[in-house]
Amino acid sequence: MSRLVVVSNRVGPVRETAKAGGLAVAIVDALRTDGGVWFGWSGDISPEGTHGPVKREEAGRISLLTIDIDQAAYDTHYAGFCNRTLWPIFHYRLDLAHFDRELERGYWNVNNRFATRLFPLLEDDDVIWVHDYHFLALGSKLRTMGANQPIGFFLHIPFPVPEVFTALPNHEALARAMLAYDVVGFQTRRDANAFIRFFVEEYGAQVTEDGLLTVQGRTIKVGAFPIGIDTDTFRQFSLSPEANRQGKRLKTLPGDRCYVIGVDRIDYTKGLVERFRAFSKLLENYPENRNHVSLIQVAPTSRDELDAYIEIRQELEQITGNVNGRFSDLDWTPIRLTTRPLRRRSLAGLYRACRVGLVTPVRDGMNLVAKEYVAAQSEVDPGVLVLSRFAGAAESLDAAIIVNPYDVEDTAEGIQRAVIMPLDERRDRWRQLFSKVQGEDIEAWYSNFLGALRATARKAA
Ligand code: GDG
Repeated sequence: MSRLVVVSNRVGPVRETAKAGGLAVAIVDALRTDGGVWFGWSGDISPEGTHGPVKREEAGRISLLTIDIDQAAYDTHYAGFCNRTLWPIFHYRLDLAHFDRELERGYWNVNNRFATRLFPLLEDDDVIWVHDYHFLALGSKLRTMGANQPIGFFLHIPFPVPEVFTALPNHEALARAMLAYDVVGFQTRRDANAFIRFFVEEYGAQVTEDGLLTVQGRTIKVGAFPIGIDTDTFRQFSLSPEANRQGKRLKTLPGDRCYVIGVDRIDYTKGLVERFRAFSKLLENYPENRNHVSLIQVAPTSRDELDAYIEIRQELEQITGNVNGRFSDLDWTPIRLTTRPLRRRSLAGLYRACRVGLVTPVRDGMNLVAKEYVAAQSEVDPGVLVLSRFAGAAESLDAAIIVNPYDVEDTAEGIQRAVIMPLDERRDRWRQLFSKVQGEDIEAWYSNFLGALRATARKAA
């Protein structure tokens, strides 16, 4: 079997997966089976930057190879074009996007530098899998240097419809660079279609039913490869002593309590402000929930340096203060907001102890929290998932209560339906959801993607 080389912006952690987020867990899983190389940024900023040495670390059969970047590369690539330009545009927030030629140059430069450092490390029969919006153009630089191994790309965030994508200055160059990959994978059918539609409308591309896109002398495979979780392991986490302890912390509070849980990085795509307003509306419109239903929001901060994120945090604290000031009682607090991150076992225990999982992003590639919540439920007395129609997860998890996160009344009504839902209906919906979460798990994701990528190698041979 050919060696797998994974490229992503952040590399690891491999050992402390108890703390890792979805992407790292997924990559470790894909690499652990047959071993391979994981190449990317070390997380360090140094004056030598990408010209410094390649750092090596072995973790079982996985070799972690990383390089530093310098401050200017960090500012223009990661904190610049990636998070201030591509992230908002790909999440349909043109109003927040920042356009600056210098950031764009930094982006191309970092993509070229990473490709240049990776190229000499490659072997002839490697299979290369590049991840996410940080490296849209990395494959094309590898090709110009002479790499002819199969190279696949997976986008973890949404791909916007052409009407939005074309607002990005010089979008043509980025889109054309993506044609260097043999397989381009998206989270949902909707994203894959948006990408295909761009090439059909702007370049007259031809496309077959099984997703072969022919344009500008290249034929590539475009498809949906919905990411999932390691369902069995996460379910086991939810039954662990640590999970139990976490669940009991809720149960020791007085009265007949019902908990609604949200877990998200603080980010404007996650619809947190809208969610808090919806919860306030729930207490206003359905007063029977006062002294009864509480929202627990776990919201570890991220990308603190960006103004947009600081503002959200302040706004959330303000709404929490208002709602708690208006409704709370001596022994009941409507909203609890914690920005302290939890270990995965504790998180699983919290999910299991909460009657409602509230996942209401205004736009999200997939959203693994929705799948984790389902995986952690008891089959005898399962909770209810309330899910935004704009999460990629809604494409398959249609047995959830689907809401429009922009419509505060609709979301409040969705939570109310979940709170009062009879046991039979809860079980019925949960069974449907769980079977989807199990079917589209992490292993299905990487084996389908790598299967498609390896198939292109066989065709070329
Ligand atoms: C991107 C796309 C796509 C959160 N708080 C804690 C914690 N988490 C974990 C969750 C989950 C992960 O972080 C978040 O994953 P999401 O999928 O919700 O979102 P993004 O970080 O935005 O990820 C997204 C994903 O890539 C994968 O392709 O689904 O659409 O935006 O696993 O549990 N984990 C721990 N403590 C916390 O406090 N341990």
